[in-house]
Amino acid sequence: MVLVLLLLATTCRCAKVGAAEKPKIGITGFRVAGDLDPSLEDSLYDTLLTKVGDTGRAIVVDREEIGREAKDIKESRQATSEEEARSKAISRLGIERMCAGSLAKVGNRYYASVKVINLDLSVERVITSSTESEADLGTIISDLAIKVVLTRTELDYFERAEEAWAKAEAADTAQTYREYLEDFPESRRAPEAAARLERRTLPFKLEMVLIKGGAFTMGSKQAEVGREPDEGPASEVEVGDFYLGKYEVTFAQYDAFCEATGRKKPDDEGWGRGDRPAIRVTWNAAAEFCNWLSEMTKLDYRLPTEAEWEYACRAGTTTPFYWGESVEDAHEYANTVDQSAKREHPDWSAIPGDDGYAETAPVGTYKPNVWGLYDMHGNVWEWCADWYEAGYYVYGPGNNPQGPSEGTERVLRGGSWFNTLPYLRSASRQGFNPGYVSNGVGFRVALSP
Ligand SMILES: [Ca+2]
Ligand SMILES: [Ca+2]
Repeated sequence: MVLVLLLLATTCRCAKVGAAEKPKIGITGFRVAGDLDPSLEDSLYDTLLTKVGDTGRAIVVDREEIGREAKDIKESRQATSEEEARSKAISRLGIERMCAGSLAKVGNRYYASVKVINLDLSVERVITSSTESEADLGTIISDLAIKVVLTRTELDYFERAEEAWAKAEAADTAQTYREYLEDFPESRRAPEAAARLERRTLPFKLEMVLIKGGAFTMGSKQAEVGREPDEGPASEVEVGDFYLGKYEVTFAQYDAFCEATGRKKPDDEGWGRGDRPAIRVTWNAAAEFCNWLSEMTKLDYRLPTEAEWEYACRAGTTTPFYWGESVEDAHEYANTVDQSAKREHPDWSAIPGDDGYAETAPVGTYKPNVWGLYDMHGNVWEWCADWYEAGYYVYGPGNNPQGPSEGTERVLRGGSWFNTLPYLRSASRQGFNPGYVSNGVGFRVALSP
């Protein structure tokens, strides 16, 4: 019998070592002030007990246990006053901190607070939260319970994390959730941040180049070879900062959009999908692709304006092409009608060089402009946001022009694999019906900063 008791005692001591790592917190009550329903005292007290216990970070000692211990002490005459008995009980029970809640109503708002008291009766912290809805009191007390059990350092981390979470949630973008996870990987919101980051992340890589705004001359000089009347008068135009796709939108990207939205995928003419530019995309579909990106990411994706497109294509140049005006060099910079195309279409007028592709080429095959943009000349025509108007430059487009306010055709820029060089020039413009479908027409996206 003695042996059994001894064994039990040993077992208990072992169990206590593990448990001792968690602080013991005594919870003494929950007071409600003023004319609030007094029965709230017991229910809020029970809630606080449960919520502190639920954190799994403390051992909760309730007021009954403290009362029983104090009564024992008093009855065995180890204390002369209630106060002394209680103080000894707290010490004997191994309690490290005491806490008590209170609730008041001011106007329409409930103010709940929990005071945490050290054994020397100094106030360790007072945590307060408020709500207008009585139904939210449970949630509020749950939050207060967490703050009761945290150490000072943990509480500081918790509060900074909560503040950062409020900001991340308000912005609701992949970027803000990514930053939140970097700063607060251990926080209670981290799993939710990770889930939201995934939801806001596109199912493909979309490389965007920051284009710093500035002024440029939009349109072409009178003497430029291949110039059309709609390219003049050349006008001083300013654009702000924006991002532009490094490449034309590829089939891989466009197909993902089609799959996500239940849209029919455009025909690739048997040339291949993947990193080839999406073709046979109408202006309307291109605009819907941008809206889909915006919904997914909560960022402002859109088609570039005609002015932004030409500014980005020129990249500071005033020559017909961003590589200058050499016809001999064209095949290194652009997919146009070259000797490859001529072999398939012997009657086409082609440049002397061979760019390697009779039809579309994978995006990024040719040399970029100095701002790092690929295929602005050739490969596929690119839809711009604006309505097309041949005489638009006569008005003097000015600052960040958005194009005519109405029209029947949308702007296409940059020429394609089936066009001769003059159509590929930085200033060359075309207008087509927004429902136009062609195996030489695609697009790239812009993003407002
Ligand atoms: Ca070609
Ligand atoms: Ca292009």
